[in-house]
Amino acid sequence: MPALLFVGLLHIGSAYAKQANHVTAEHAWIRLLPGDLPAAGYVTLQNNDAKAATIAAVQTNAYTSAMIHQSTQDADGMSHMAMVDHLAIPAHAAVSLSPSGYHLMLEHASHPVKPGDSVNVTLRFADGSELPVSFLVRPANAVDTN
Ligand SMILES: [Cu+2]
Repeated sequence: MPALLFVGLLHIGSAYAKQANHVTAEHAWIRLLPGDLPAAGYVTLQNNDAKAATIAAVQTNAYTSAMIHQSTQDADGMSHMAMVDHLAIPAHAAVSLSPSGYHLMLEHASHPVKPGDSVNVTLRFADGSELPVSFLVRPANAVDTN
């Protein structure tokens, strides 16, 4: 059924994606670093659905690159960051993006960003739904209050 397939593809590319109703975001903030160093985004995501919600992409107009990273520590205390393609929030559970674990890595601000600003970031889920989240920009020495 080629016609149906075509409609399906159009839907995936639609700018009018449905809102992700089952996921809520709290304590969304960005730690700003000096110069063109990447900024880190932190947020607590709660999934109120009976099935897992998987973040498949992150998008913002404020930075030219937005990714999900995971920080891990070696046995010798060295910390590393790796890019994560998909981040699943289990059913009826919360996942925190926090300084010791997952975070959004935001690189190359497309306009000057300063503490006190809000940066809008859209989380896109694997089912095509989207969650727009407003992140409060805080200075480099901000304390994690999640
Ligand atoms: Cu990172």
